[in-house]
Amino acid sequence: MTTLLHKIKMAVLICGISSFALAVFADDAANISAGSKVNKIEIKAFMFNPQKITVKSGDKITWINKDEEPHTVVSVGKKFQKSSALDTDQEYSITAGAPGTYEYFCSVHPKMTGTIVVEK
Ligand SMILES: [Cu+2]
Repeated sequence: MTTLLHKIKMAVLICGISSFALAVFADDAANISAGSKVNKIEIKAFMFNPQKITVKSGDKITWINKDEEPHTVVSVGKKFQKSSALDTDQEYSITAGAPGTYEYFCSVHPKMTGTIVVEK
C-alpha cells in the first residue's frame, strides 16, 4: 500500500494533475486501504475541529461542513488536492501520504486554518 501511495504521489507530482484525476486516485487509494482509520474533522463555527490532527500514513481524513456557510480545504503549498466549496453536511476526503506536517486553510475564510501531522 505504501508503494501504491508513493506511485500515486509520483503520478500527481509528474502529471500536474487535473482535480478530477486526483479525485479518482484518492478514491482508489481509499478503497484499497479499507480498514485503515478514518479521521474526521468537523468544520463548525468557522473553525476546523480538531484544529490539529495526527494520523498515520495511509489513513483517510474526512472533513464535514457543519456550518451554513460554504468552506474549502486548501493545502498550504499545494501539498494535497484542494476541495471544492463544501456546502452544509458535504464531505471531503483525502488519504494521508508521506509523513510530515501539512498546513491547510479555508480559501473563503483564510483565517480558518488547520494542521495535519502524518506519522509513518
Ligand atoms: Cu470557510
